[in-house]
Amino acid sequence: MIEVPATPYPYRFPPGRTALVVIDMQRDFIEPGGFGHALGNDVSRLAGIVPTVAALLALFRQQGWPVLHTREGHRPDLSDLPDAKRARGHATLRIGDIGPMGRILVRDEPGHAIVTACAPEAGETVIDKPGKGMFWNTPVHAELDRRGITHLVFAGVTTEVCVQTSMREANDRGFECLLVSDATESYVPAFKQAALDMITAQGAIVGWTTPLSSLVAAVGASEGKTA
Ligand code: TIU
Repeated sequence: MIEVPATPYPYRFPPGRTALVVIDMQRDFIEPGGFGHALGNDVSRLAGIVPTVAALLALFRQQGWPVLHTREGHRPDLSDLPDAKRARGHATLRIGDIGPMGRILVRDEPGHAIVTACAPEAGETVIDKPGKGMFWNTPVHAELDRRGITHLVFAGVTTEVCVQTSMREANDRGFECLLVSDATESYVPAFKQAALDMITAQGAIVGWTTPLSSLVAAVGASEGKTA
């Protein structure tokens, strides 16, 4: 077990059974002209965490630990898009419409891609999800069970929407979840802080949070012990 200082108390994880889950680091949320922008958000804040997410990915890759990426998006025929989701927000550009990065939130369009600095590498799992949470209508639970994963380290965007929903879904399914606090971001700073507070309240009711530096130090210390 590796122990990481965390909020609200230290998080312990078994290296062989722990996966990194990077949520929706897609151009559609991070760059102007995508879904996040169409919903009326200032998307510039989200680009700030790209180097931190890339460093977290590098840590897991160096250790040879499993990495999963999720992408929110819909089939080109929109058969997996509920009318309620398409209508929500009265946006000028809706899901499926053609924007500057191709059709908004549609699979395989330019905007649907994960930003280059966080792009999946060979052997990493990519989960396409039609909802905010990573378990709804996806094969992820079977994949995690098949690989014997019990602990999940989360990063990505946005903190209070897809990250929090996915973490809550994972928590209900029995996974021990840690969110890397500087590898996640929201369009609304107060919502990010509120999400971190709600996740860790009541003795880690949803899970733990810690900055990347604490995770890196804990992994480094554990290597020192085994050397
Ligand atoms: N709107 C918003 O904050 N987020 C989403 O719609 N999806 C994700 O968080 N990925």
